[in-house]
Amino acid sequence: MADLVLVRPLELGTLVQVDAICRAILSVACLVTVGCHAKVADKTLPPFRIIATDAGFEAPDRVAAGLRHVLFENHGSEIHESMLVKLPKGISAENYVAAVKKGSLFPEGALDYSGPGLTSPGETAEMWLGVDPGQYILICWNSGHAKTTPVHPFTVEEVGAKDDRAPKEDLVLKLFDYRFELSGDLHKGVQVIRIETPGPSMHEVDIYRLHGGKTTADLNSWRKQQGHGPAPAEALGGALDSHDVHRVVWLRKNFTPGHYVLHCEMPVTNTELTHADVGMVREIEIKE
Ligand SMILES: [Cu+2]
Repeated sequence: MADLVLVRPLELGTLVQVDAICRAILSVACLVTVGCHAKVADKTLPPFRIIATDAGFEAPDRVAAGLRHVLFENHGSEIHESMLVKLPKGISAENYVAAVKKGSLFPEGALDYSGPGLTSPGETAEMWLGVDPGQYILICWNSGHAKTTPVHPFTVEEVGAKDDRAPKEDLVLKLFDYRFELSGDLHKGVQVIRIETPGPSMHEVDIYRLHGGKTTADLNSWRKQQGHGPAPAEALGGALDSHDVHRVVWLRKNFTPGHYVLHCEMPVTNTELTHADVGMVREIEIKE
C-alpha cells in the first residue's frame, strides 16, 4: 500500500487529486503501521497509544524510532502502568518473562526505557519519551501483574520519522538519591513537567492525588502492601525509570486543586525497602 505514494503523476492537473487520494490512504495505513512513516517524514505521527486492561495491553506492534508522544489509558479495573523494556539480542519476550517469574526485577541485558507510571482505572496519562530501534515489550509491574498478565511485544524501527515535539515545560522535576527537587510550584490547570534524573541511581516518579482525609503515611503503607486494599489516593501516571539516567521525559497533566504526592517505588538494592522508605516521597498542595 505504501508503494502507492511513490507513483508520481506527470500531469499537473491530476497531481492534486492523486495526492489527496494518497494522503487518504496514508492516513488510514499510518494508524496501523509505521511502514509508511519514511514517506511521511514531514507529517505528524499519531500518538503511540497504549491501552491497559486487566488482561494485558492493546498497543501498536511497530513504532517509529525517536521522541514519541505516548497516550496511556487504563481501561481496566485495577491500577496499571506501562514500562517499556528494550530486550537484548537473542532474548525473547518469553525469556524475559521467565526471568521475571524467577524473581528478577531487571533481567540481564534488558534496558528499562521509562513509560507511563501507575495509573488508576479510567485515568489517562500523557508523556513524551525517546525510543531507539530494537525489540521491546510493555510490562506492568503493579501488584504482581508482571508475573500474571501478558506483556506486549513491539518493534521500534528507524524509518526516518521526525521526532514528536515535547511541549515547553512549566517545571523541571529532578530525581536525586533520594529526593524530588521541583524548579517551582505546581499550579492548577495543565502543567508540563520535564523530568531529569541527576541520580546517580535510577529513579521513577508516580503522581498521586490523595483522597479526602488520607495522608502520605496512608499512601506509603498501602504501596508497601503492593497496592492491595482500598486505595487512599488516585494514581495519575508518572514516569518510570530508565537505565540510561541521562534520558529526559516529559509529562503533561491537568491538575485540580488538592493534595498530591510524588513517590518513588524503586527498590533499594539488596533490601526490602523502596526509595520512598528512605525519603523519596514528597507531598504537594495545589491551591484553588
Ligand atoms: Cu528513587
